[in-house]
Amino acid sequence: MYEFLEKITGFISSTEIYEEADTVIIGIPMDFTVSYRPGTRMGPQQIRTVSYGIEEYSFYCNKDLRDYSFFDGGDLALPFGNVTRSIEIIEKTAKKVIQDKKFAIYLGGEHLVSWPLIKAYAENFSNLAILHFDAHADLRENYAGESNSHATVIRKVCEKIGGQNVYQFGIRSGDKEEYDYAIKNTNMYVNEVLDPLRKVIKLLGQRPVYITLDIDIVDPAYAPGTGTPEPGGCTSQEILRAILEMNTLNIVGMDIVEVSPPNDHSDRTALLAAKLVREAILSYTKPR
Ligand SMILES: [Mn+2]
Repeated sequence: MYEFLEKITGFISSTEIYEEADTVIIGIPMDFTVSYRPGTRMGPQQIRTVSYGIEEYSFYCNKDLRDYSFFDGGDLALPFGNVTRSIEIIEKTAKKVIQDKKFAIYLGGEHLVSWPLIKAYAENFSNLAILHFDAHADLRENYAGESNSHATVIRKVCEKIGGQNVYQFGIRSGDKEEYDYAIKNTNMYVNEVLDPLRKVIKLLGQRPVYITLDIDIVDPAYAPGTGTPEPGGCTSQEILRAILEMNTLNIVGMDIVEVSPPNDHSDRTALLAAKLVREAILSYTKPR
């Protein structure tokens, strides 16, 4: 069924039984194409580990994880260094999740993991919209000659589903070609998150939505543990609010990527990601 590595520990309050869960957490420990600092392969496990430092109960939405049934499968067993094969395994996994009608939160890993995920969702949900939260546009055609890179992921998505279906928030870095491409093809909101998001939420109605959230959208003061930090980002409070306010959307899947424990301080980036996971489960799924 799934090819998982053994997990050291599951996310706080997760169940061991796949069949009884409507929601799954899947770690994707891939960091083979990063351009600056590696380490995101350790992200998913660290997010699980620090999740025991936050409460199951949420003050934001007055809900408790213990009333929800979600399965944490651990990390996918990927052939380290083999990008093509890893992409195939990730896509196959997403297809299985969709076929089993489960809501998934995928934990990266580098941002390239979102490409096979979004490909699978786009092929199964018509009229899919992508909400992309990131410091970087990720719209390069290639990076160092490679089209499979964490800097090309959203370009590949645009070519697959059309840039008009892609909404980019918090973007503040990239090259001029990416900027020009975004102006022409996508819906890009430079360095802004909540204000444009509120408008887009109204616009989307009940269209199926996939969220891809690169933790580096948040300022390095709050989230230093990432491979390509970019000063001038939003606060942790703002990104939490964004997750909460998307609860009216028809979200079919999501990922949180680019958490890099070797670059983190006091686990604050992993802790923020753990809180985002908790709020996403409480906001987008139903209690048992
Ligand atoms: Mn980024």
